[in-house]
Amino acid sequence: MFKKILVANRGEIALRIMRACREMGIESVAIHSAADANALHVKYADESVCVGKASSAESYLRIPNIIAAAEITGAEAIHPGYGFLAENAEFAEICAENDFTWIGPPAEVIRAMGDKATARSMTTEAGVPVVPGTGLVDDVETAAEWANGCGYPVIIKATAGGGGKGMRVAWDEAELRKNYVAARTEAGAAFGNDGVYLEKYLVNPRHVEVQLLGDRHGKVLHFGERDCSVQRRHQKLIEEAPSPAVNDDLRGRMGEAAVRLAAAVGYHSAGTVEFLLDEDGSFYFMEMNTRIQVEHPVTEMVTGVDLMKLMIRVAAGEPIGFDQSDVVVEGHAIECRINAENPERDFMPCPGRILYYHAPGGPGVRVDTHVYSDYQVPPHYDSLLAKIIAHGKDRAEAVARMRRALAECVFEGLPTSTPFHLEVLENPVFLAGAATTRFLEEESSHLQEGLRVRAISEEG
Ligand code: MV4
Repeated sequence: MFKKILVANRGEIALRIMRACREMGIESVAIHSAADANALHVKYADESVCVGKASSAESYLRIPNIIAAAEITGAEAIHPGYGFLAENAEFAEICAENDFTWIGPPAEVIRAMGDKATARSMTTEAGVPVVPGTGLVDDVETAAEWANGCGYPVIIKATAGGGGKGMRVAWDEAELRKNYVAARTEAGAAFGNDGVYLEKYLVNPRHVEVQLLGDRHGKVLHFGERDCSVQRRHQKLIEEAPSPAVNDDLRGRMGEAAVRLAAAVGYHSAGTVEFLLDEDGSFYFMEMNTRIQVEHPVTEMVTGVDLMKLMIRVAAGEPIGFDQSDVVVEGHAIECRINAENPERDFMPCPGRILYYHAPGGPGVRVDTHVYSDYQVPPHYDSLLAKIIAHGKDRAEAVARMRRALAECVFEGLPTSTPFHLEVLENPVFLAGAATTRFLEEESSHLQEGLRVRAISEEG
């Protein structure tokens, strides 16, 4: 096992990784920017190195500085967390070239899955269902021909995109011709790669993703699914496990499909296969995320497995010491992402000082956060302040515990998304377990009205 790991990240995920290290008797090295000198991950770590200025580009994304920090401190392995360099295949390669173990999947798999057209064809090859669609489409006539044959609506996706970036829907041929050109231009400007492909557009799907873990000996297991349908502009706000739309049979089939894909590409480490779950119960591959994700705790709560420790163990070459039949999903867990943003002002980011912080607690409540009283939220990074995770014997208990936990939370001095979550937790569609990816736009007026009433009653 490693003696020392460098954590190439900040915020709650850096702390999460260091907590796993601490439990395993591994020393941790924090890197930080000039703006994060007083950050909790720096205080928690055994050692820390400042790697540059406040902006991400000059610190958390500066590969030479991070490698130098690992060298100076004698770390043996590098954990990238999520975001920043987590899905940067080049960084994974540079780590290995400098004799640091990359705590993540093989660089070739990161690269392959990062190119969405390649990911689609590899998934098809593995016998996993993908939405009817094309490979790269180089001209508008080919695009129109395929779309006219398949029928509308269709979606145009940038191969270098992902997570919703560079996507355009077309409802007829005229719109397709217009959006095809726009999508290519946009993708070229945004990613330096104007490759696009087409898919049949599913109008009202759920976002259901399967958690995977593979070791370096060819074993891959799945840990059930998470439902992440409550999203805004492709930012997840609430995630839960299991999905209210997935029964044991479907879980087995989706899990098996995800494992088949992972095995076909030689995957190891933690990873996630995202599926679109259609209203008729069919599921289709959407993307593979080659990292540990923000929402991994809900899976940990319902399976009782520590994914972060396992991710570190398999990176060190340890085999997974149990089988698929040992993975059992019990109860229900929900995660609410608390962001420093104003849900009444179109979720505008609002960094500033947290004058006073009080954490919720009690049965079935977990809080993953890096904030503390008098912490200044820097404006340079994402606005995630905390993840509140509620676990219960069933969905109703998890919901009740989440409401209680959210009501216990205090983030004095900043607007946060907490009141928005309380609204969702009273919404009949959400409570029925019927939220799809269109939930937020469809329920927006109800949710906004609820927020206004809530604000008024808090003033009075
Ligand atoms: C789709 C789709 C419908 N049909 N693909 C959004 C993120 C990116 N990973 C792919 N996305 C979608 N792809 C087909 N063929 C709908 C979405 C989508 C979506 C997916 C998951 C969660 C929220 C979403 C919001 C809008 C669109």
